[in-house]
Amino acid sequence: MKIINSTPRADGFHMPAEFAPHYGCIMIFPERADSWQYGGYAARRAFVEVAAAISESEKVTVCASEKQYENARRLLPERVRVVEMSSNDAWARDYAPTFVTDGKTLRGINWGFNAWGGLVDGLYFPWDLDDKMARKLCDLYEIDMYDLCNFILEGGSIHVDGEGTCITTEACLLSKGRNPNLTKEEIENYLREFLNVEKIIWLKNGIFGDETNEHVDNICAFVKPAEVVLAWTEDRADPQYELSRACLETLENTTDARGRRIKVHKMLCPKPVTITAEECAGLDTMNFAPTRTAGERLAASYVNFYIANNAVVMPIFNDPNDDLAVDLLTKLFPTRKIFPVYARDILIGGGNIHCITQQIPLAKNE
Ligand code: KQY
Repeated sequence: MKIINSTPRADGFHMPAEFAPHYGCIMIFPERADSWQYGGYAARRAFVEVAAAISESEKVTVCASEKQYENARRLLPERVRVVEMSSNDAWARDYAPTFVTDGKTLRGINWGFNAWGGLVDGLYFPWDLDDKMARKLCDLYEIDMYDLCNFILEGGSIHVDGEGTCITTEACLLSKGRNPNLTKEEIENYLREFLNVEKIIWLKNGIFGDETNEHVDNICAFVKPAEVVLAWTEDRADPQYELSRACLETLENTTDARGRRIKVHKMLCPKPVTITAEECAGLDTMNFAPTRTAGERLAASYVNFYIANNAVVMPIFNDPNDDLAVDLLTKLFPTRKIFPVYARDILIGGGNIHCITQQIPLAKNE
Protein backbone atom coordinates (compact mmCIF):
# COMPACT_ATOMS: atom_id res chain seq x y z
CA MET A 1 0.00 0.00 0.00
CA LYS A 2 1.40 3.38 -1.05
CA ILE A 3 0.41 6.77 0.33
CA ILE A 4 -0.40 9.07 -2.58
CA ASN A 5 0.40 12.73 -2.17
CA SER A 6 -1.83 14.17 -4.92
CA THR A 7 -5.65 14.30 -4.93
CA PRO A 8 -8.29 12.10 -6.59
CA ARG A 9 -9.34 15.05 -8.75
CA ALA A 10 -5.78 15.56 -10.00
CA ASP A 11 -5.50 11.81 -10.70
CA GLY A 12 -8.89 11.36 -12.41
CA PHE A 13 -10.46 9.38 -9.52
CA HIS A 14 -13.89 10.06 -8.01
CA MET A 15 -16.28 8.59 -5.43
CA PRO A 16 -19.05 6.67 -7.26
CA ALA A 17 -22.67 6.76 -6.08
CA GLU A 18 -23.80 4.02 -3.73
CA PHE A 19 -26.28 2.78 -6.36
CA ALA A 20 -23.40 2.11 -8.83
CA PRO A 21 -22.05 -1.50 -8.92
CA HIS A 22 -20.15 -2.66 -5.83
CA TYR A 23 -17.23 -5.00 -5.36
CA GLY A 24 -18.24 -5.47 -1.75
CA CYS A 25 -19.03 -4.08 1.66
CA ILE A 26 -17.20 -3.64 4.98
CA MET A 27 -18.82 -3.97 8.41
CA ILE A 28 -17.50 -4.14 12.00
CA PHE A 29 -18.87 -6.49 14.68
CA PRO A 30 -20.41 -4.57 17.63
CA GLU A 31 -19.41 -5.22 21.21
CA ARG A 32 -18.81 -2.15 23.39
CA ALA A 33 -21.24 -2.31 26.26
CA ASP A 34 -21.77 1.44 26.67
CA SER A 35 -23.04 1.64 23.06
CA TRP A 36 -24.99 -1.60 22.70
CA GLN A 37 -27.44 -2.71 25.35
CA TYR A 38 -26.84 -5.92 27.31
CA GLY A 39 -23.33 -6.35 25.95
CA GLY A 40 -24.43 -6.12 22.32
CA TYR A 41 -26.15 -9.52 22.17
CA ALA A 42 -29.19 -8.27 20.23
CA ALA A 43 -27.20 -5.75 18.17
CA ARG A 44 -24.95 -8.55 16.92
CA ARG A 45 -28.01 -10.47 15.72
CA ALA A 46 -29.21 -7.40 13.80
CA PHE A 47 -25.74 -6.84 12.27
CA VAL A 48 -25.70 -10.50 11.20
CA GLU A 49 -29.07 -10.07 9.47
CA VAL A 50 -27.72 -7.03 7.61
CA ALA A 51 -24.50 -8.80 6.59
CA ALA A 52 -26.44 -11.87 5.43
CA ALA A 53 -28.75 -9.77 3.25
CA ILE A 54 -25.92 -7.75 1.67
CA SER A 55 -23.75 -10.81 1.08
CA GLU A 56 -26.41 -12.31 -1.20
CA SER A 57 -25.15 -9.93 -3.89
CA GLU A 58 -21.68 -8.69 -2.94
CA LYS A 59 -18.59 -9.76 -0.97
CA VAL A 60 -18.92 -8.79 2.68
CA THR A 61 -16.01 -8.52 5.10
CA VAL A 62 -16.77 -8.15 8.81
CA CYS A 63 -13.99 -6.94 11.12
CA ALA A 64 -14.18 -8.41 14.62
CA SER A 65 -12.06 -8.06 17.73
CA GLU A 66 -10.01 -10.96 19.03
CA LYS A 67 -12.68 -11.40 21.74
CA GLN A 68 -15.58 -11.52 19.29
CA TYR A 69 -13.85 -13.31 16.41
CA GLU A 70 -15.14 -16.78 17.17
CA ASN A 71 -18.64 -15.51 17.86
CA ALA A 72 -18.69 -13.54 14.58
CA ARG A 73 -17.44 -16.53 12.61
CA ARG A 74 -20.10 -18.75 14.15
CA LEU A 75 -23.02 -16.35 13.62
CA LEU A 76 -22.22 -15.02 10.14
CA PRO A 77 -22.87 -16.99 6.96
CA GLU A 78 -19.81 -18.80 5.55
CA ARG A 79 -19.78 -16.57 2.49
CA VAL A 80 -18.97 -13.58 4.72
CA ARG A 81 -15.24 -13.07 5.37
CA VAL A 82 -14.37 -12.38 9.00
CA VAL A 83 -11.04 -10.73 9.79
CA GLU A 84 -9.66 -9.88 13.18
CA MET A 85 -9.14 -6.13 13.53
CA SER A 86 -9.26 -3.82 16.55
CA SER A 87 -11.69 -0.93 16.72
CA ASN A 88 -13.29 1.25 19.37
CA ASP A 89 -16.81 0.66 18.05
CA ALA A 90 -18.66 -0.54 14.96
CA TRP A 91 -19.34 2.37 12.54
CA ALA A 92 -17.79 1.27 9.25
CA ARG A 93 -19.49 4.10 7.36
CA ASP A 94 -17.63 6.65 9.37
CA TYR A 95 -14.11 5.27 9.57
CA ALA A 96 -13.61 2.60 6.91
CA PRO A 97 -12.01 4.26 3.86
CA THR A 98 -14.06 6.24 1.39
CA PHE A 99 -13.27 4.51 -1.89
CA VAL A 100 -12.55 6.30 -5.17
CA THR A 101 -11.94 4.90 -8.64
CA ASP A 102 -10.81 5.97 -12.10
CA GLY A 103 -12.86 3.14 -13.63
CA LYS A 104 -9.87 0.76 -13.60
CA THR A 105 -8.29 0.96 -10.16
CA LEU A 106 -9.54 1.45 -6.63
CA ARG A 107 -7.97 3.77 -4.04
CA GLY A 108 -8.96 4.65 -0.48
CA ILE A 109 -9.23 7.93 1.41
CA ASN A 110 -8.26 8.03 5.06
CA TRP A 111 -10.11 10.98 6.61
CA GLY A 112 -9.24 11.97 10.16
CA PHE A 113 -11.69 10.57 12.72
CA ASN A 114 -12.29 12.04 16.22
CA ALA A 115 -15.46 10.26 17.39
CA TRP A 116 -17.84 12.89 16.01
CA GLY A 117 -16.37 15.96 17.65
CA GLY A 118 -13.23 15.09 19.62
CA LEU A 119 -12.90 16.77 22.98
CA VAL A 120 -15.55 19.36 22.05
CA ASP A 121 -18.60 17.11 21.71
CA GLY A 122 -17.24 13.72 20.71
CA LEU A 123 -19.10 10.60 21.79
CA TYR A 124 -16.29 8.54 23.30
CA PHE A 125 -12.59 8.63 24.11
CA PRO A 126 -10.24 7.23 22.96
CA TRP A 127 -10.96 6.74 19.25
CA ASP A 128 -7.44 5.83 18.11
CA LEU A 129 -8.31 2.29 16.98
CA ASP A 130 -11.19 3.52 14.83
CA ASP A 131 -8.92 6.17 13.35
CA LYS A 132 -6.41 3.53 12.22
CA MET A 133 -8.97 1.34 10.47
CA ALA A 134 -8.96 3.05 7.05
CA ARG A 135 -5.25 2.50 6.73
CA LYS A 136 -5.47 -1.12 7.85
CA LEU A 137 -8.32 -1.75 5.41
CA CYS A 138 -6.40 -0.23 2.49
CA ASP A 139 -3.61 -2.65 3.36
CA LEU A 140 -6.05 -5.54 3.58
CA TYR A 141 -7.52 -4.73 0.15
CA GLU A 142 -4.04 -3.93 -1.27
CA ILE A 143 -4.98 -0.51 -2.52
CA ASP A 144 -3.17 2.84 -2.41
CA MET A 145 -4.42 5.54 -0.11
CA TYR A 146 -4.84 9.31 0.06
CA ASP A 147 -3.99 10.26 3.63
CA LEU A 148 -6.10 13.13 4.89
CA CYS A 149 -5.68 12.37 8.57
CA ASN A 150 -5.68 16.07 9.49
CA PHE A 151 -9.07 16.76 7.93
CA ILE A 152 -11.87 15.39 10.12
CA LEU A 153 -14.73 13.82 8.21
CA GLU A 154 -16.98 10.78 8.61
CA GLY A 155 -18.39 8.86 5.67
CA GLY A 156 -21.93 9.29 7.02
CA SER A 157 -21.68 13.05 6.61
CA ILE A 158 -21.54 12.94 2.79
CA HIS A 159 -23.64 11.47 -0.01
CA VAL A 160 -22.67 11.70 -3.70
CA ASP A 161 -24.51 11.06 -6.94
CA GLY A 162 -21.34 9.96 -8.78
CA GLU A 163 -22.01 12.69 -11.34
CA GLY A 164 -20.40 15.64 -9.59
CA THR A 165 -22.83 16.39 -6.74
CA CYS A 166 -22.31 15.98 -3.00
CA ILE A 167 -24.95 16.56 -0.32
CA THR A 168 -23.94 17.32 3.26
CA THR A 169 -25.19 19.24 6.31
CA GLU A 170 -23.90 22.48 7.79
CA ALA A 171 -24.74 21.28 11.31
CA CYS A 172 -22.13 18.54 10.95
CA LEU A 173 -19.39 19.80 8.67
CA LEU A 174 -19.28 23.26 10.23
CA SER A 175 -19.45 21.95 13.81
CA LYS A 176 -16.82 23.21 16.28
CA GLY A 177 -15.49 19.74 17.06
CA ARG A 178 -14.31 18.86 13.56
CA ASN A 179 -12.31 21.41 11.57
CA PRO A 180 -12.78 24.66 13.52
CA ASN A 181 -9.91 26.40 11.73
CA LEU A 182 -11.31 25.89 8.25
CA THR A 183 -13.84 28.14 6.51
CA LYS A 184 -16.85 26.73 4.68
CA GLU A 185 -15.03 27.43 1.37
CA GLU A 186 -11.93 25.54 2.54
CA ILE A 187 -14.09 22.58 3.59
CA GLU A 188 -15.81 22.69 0.19
CA ASN A 189 -12.40 22.58 -1.47
CA TYR A 190 -11.48 19.40 0.37
CA LEU A 191 -14.74 17.80 -0.83
CA ARG A 192 -14.19 18.99 -4.41
CA GLU A 193 -10.61 17.69 -4.53
CA PHE A 194 -11.05 14.39 -2.71
CA LEU A 195 -14.53 13.26 -3.81
CA ASN A 196 -13.98 14.95 -7.17
CA VAL A 197 -17.31 16.77 -7.20
CA GLU A 198 -18.30 20.11 -8.74
CA LYS A 199 -21.24 21.05 -6.56
CA ILE A 200 -21.92 20.74 -2.85
CA ILE A 201 -25.51 21.07 -1.66
CA TRP A 202 -25.56 22.22 1.95
CA LEU A 203 -28.63 21.20 3.93
CA LYS A 204 -28.82 23.12 7.19
CA ASN A 205 -29.73 20.25 9.52
CA GLY A 206 -30.40 16.56 9.73
CA ILE A 207 -32.52 14.43 12.05
CA PHE A 208 -33.55 15.99 15.37
CA GLY A 209 -31.30 14.76 18.18
CA ASP A 210 -28.86 12.95 15.88
CA GLU A 211 -25.73 12.79 18.03
CA THR A 212 -23.37 12.86 15.04
CA ASN A 213 -24.21 16.58 14.68
CA GLU A 214 -26.80 15.48 12.13
CA HIS A 215 -25.19 13.36 9.46
CA VAL A 216 -26.77 13.66 6.04
CA ASP A 217 -27.14 9.88 5.71
CA ASN A 218 -30.00 9.90 8.23
CA ILE A 219 -32.03 12.64 6.51
CA CYS A 220 -31.42 12.53 2.75
CA ALA A 221 -30.06 10.01 0.24
CA PHE A 222 -29.71 9.79 -3.54
CA VAL A 223 -31.74 7.01 -5.13
CA LYS A 224 -30.51 7.95 -8.61
CA PRO A 225 -28.94 11.08 -10.12
CA ALA A 226 -31.15 14.13 -9.48
CA GLU A 227 -33.51 12.10 -7.26
CA VAL A 228 -33.43 11.87 -3.44
CA VAL A 229 -35.49 10.63 -0.51
CA LEU A 230 -35.91 13.06 2.37
CA ALA A 231 -36.95 12.10 5.92
CA TRP A 232 -40.26 13.83 6.57
CA THR A 233 -43.03 14.37 9.08
CA GLU A 234 -46.43 15.98 8.63
CA ASP A 235 -46.61 16.78 12.35
CA ARG A 236 -45.95 20.51 12.64
CA ALA A 237 -45.54 20.20 16.41
CA ASP A 238 -42.62 17.81 15.96
CA PRO A 239 -39.21 19.59 16.03
CA GLN A 240 -38.32 17.47 13.00
CA TYR A 241 -40.91 19.32 10.92
CA GLU A 242 -38.94 22.58 10.62
CA LEU A 243 -35.67 20.74 10.00
CA SER A 244 -37.12 18.66 7.16
CA ARG A 245 -39.05 21.61 5.73
CA ALA A 246 -35.84 23.68 5.50
CA CYS A 247 -34.08 20.79 3.72
CA LEU A 248 -36.96 20.56 1.24
CA GLU A 249 -36.72 24.27 0.52
CA THR A 250 -32.96 23.99 -0.14
CA LEU A 251 -33.41 20.97 -2.40
CA GLU A 252 -36.29 22.55 -4.33
CA ASN A 253 -34.32 25.72 -4.93
CA THR A 254 -31.12 24.26 -6.24
CA THR A 255 -29.82 22.22 -9.13
CA ASP A 256 -27.22 19.47 -9.16
CA ALA A 257 -23.74 19.60 -10.74
CA ARG A 258 -25.26 18.95 -14.17
CA GLY A 259 -27.86 21.68 -13.81
CA ARG A 260 -30.80 19.30 -13.20
CA ARG A 261 -33.57 20.09 -10.72
CA ILE A 262 -33.77 17.55 -7.92
CA LYS A 263 -36.84 15.34 -7.49
CA VAL A 264 -37.59 14.88 -3.78
CA HIS A 265 -39.52 11.88 -2.41
CA LYS A 266 -40.75 12.54 1.12
CA MET A 267 -40.17 9.52 3.36
CA LEU A 268 -42.34 9.70 6.48
CA CYS A 269 -40.40 9.01 9.71
CA PRO A 270 -41.66 6.53 12.28
CA LYS A 271 -43.39 7.99 15.33
CA PRO A 272 -40.75 9.31 17.75
CA VAL A 273 -38.76 6.35 19.09
CA THR A 274 -37.59 6.70 22.70
CA ILE A 275 -35.32 4.46 24.75
CA THR A 276 -36.90 2.59 27.65
CA ALA A 277 -35.64 2.36 31.24
CA GLU A 278 -35.00 -1.34 30.73
CA GLU A 279 -32.85 -0.69 27.66
CA CYS A 280 -30.91 2.01 29.53
CA ALA A 281 -30.31 -0.41 32.38
CA GLY A 282 -28.58 -2.68 29.86
CA LEU A 283 -26.02 -0.03 28.89
CA ASP A 284 -22.69 0.29 30.70
CA THR A 285 -21.68 3.73 31.90
CA MET A 286 -18.92 5.82 30.32
CA ASN A 287 -16.67 7.67 32.78
CA PHE A 288 -19.22 6.78 35.46
CA ALA A 289 -22.02 8.55 33.56
CA PRO A 290 -24.95 6.93 31.76
CA THR A 291 -24.67 7.08 27.95
CA ARG A 292 -28.47 7.41 27.53
CA THR A 293 -31.41 8.37 29.74
CA ALA A 294 -34.80 6.70 29.80
CA GLY A 295 -37.26 8.48 27.52
CA GLU A 296 -34.51 10.00 25.35
CA ARG A 297 -35.58 10.31 21.71
CA LEU A 298 -33.44 8.34 19.26
CA ALA A 299 -32.68 9.56 15.74
CA ALA A 300 -34.96 7.09 13.93
CA SER A 301 -35.26 7.46 10.15
CA TYR A 302 -35.94 5.08 7.27
CA VAL A 303 -33.46 7.02 5.09
CA ASN A 304 -30.53 5.24 6.75
CA PHE A 305 -30.63 2.30 4.30
CA TYR A 306 -27.83 0.55 2.38
CA ILE A 307 -28.04 0.05 -1.39
CA ALA A 308 -26.40 -3.30 -2.25
CA ASN A 309 -25.94 -4.69 -5.78
CA ASN A 310 -29.27 -6.51 -5.85
CA ALA A 311 -30.89 -5.32 -2.64
CA VAL A 312 -31.76 -2.41 -0.43
CA VAL A 313 -31.34 -3.23 3.25
CA MET A 314 -33.50 -0.84 5.26
CA PRO A 315 -34.35 -0.28 8.94
CA ILE A 316 -37.85 -0.80 10.28
CA PHE A 317 -39.11 -0.04 13.78
CA ASN A 318 -42.40 -1.89 14.29
CA ASP A 319 -44.22 1.29 13.37
CA PRO A 320 -47.31 1.86 11.19
CA ASN A 321 -45.08 3.82 8.77
CA ASP A 322 -42.79 0.82 8.15
CA ASP A 323 -45.02 -0.37 5.31
CA LEU A 324 -45.08 3.05 3.66
CA ALA A 325 -41.28 3.17 3.72
CA VAL A 326 -40.99 -0.34 2.30
CA ASP A 327 -43.47 0.53 -0.46
CA LEU A 328 -41.59 3.71 -1.35
CA LEU A 329 -38.23 1.94 -1.65
CA THR A 330 -39.86 -0.90 -3.61
CA LYS A 331 -41.11 1.69 -6.10
CA LEU A 332 -37.81 3.58 -6.25
CA PHE A 333 -35.61 0.47 -6.62
CA PRO A 334 -37.63 -1.80 -8.93
CA THR A 335 -34.65 -4.08 -9.75
CA ARG A 336 -33.55 -4.65 -6.17
CA LYS A 337 -35.00 -6.83 -3.43
CA ILE A 338 -36.03 -4.84 -0.35
CA PHE A 339 -34.79 -6.35 2.94
CA PRO A 340 -36.44 -4.74 5.97
CA VAL A 341 -34.47 -5.38 9.18
CA TYR A 342 -35.92 -4.61 12.63
CA ALA A 343 -33.27 -2.12 13.66
CA ARG A 344 -34.10 -0.85 17.13
CA ASP A 345 -30.96 -2.45 18.53
CA ILE A 346 -28.78 -0.68 15.95
CA LEU A 347 -30.57 2.61 16.60
CA ILE A 348 -29.84 2.40 20.33
CA GLY A 349 -26.15 2.52 19.41
CA GLY A 350 -26.71 5.90 17.75
CA GLY A 351 -27.02 5.11 14.05
CA ASN A 352 -28.53 2.68 11.62
CA ILE A 353 -27.88 0.35 8.69
CA HIS A 354 -26.12 2.90 6.48
CA CYS A 355 -23.89 3.90 9.40
CA ILE A 356 -22.64 0.32 9.95
CA THR A 357 -21.79 -0.42 6.30
CA GLN A 358 -19.28 0.95 3.78
CA GLN A 359 -19.53 0.03 0.12
CA ILE A 360 -16.50 -0.75 -2.01
CA PRO A 361 -17.21 0.27 -5.60
CA LEU A 362 -16.49 -2.04 -8.48
CA ALA A 363 -13.50 -0.83 -10.47
CA LYS A 364 -14.06 -2.07 -14.02
CA ASN A 365 -11.00 -4.33 -14.26
CA GLU A 366 -12.10 -6.58 -11.39
O1 KQY B 1 -22.78 7.31 12.08
C1 KQY B 1 -23.37 7.20 13.12
N1 KQY B 1 -24.62 7.45 13.16
C2 KQY B 1 -22.62 6.76 14.32
C3 KQY B 1 -23.10 7.27 15.60
C4 KQY B 1 -22.21 6.82 16.72
C5 KQY B 1 -22.77 6.98 18.02
C6 KQY B 1 -21.92 6.49 19.12
N2 KQY B 1 -22.75 6.13 20.21
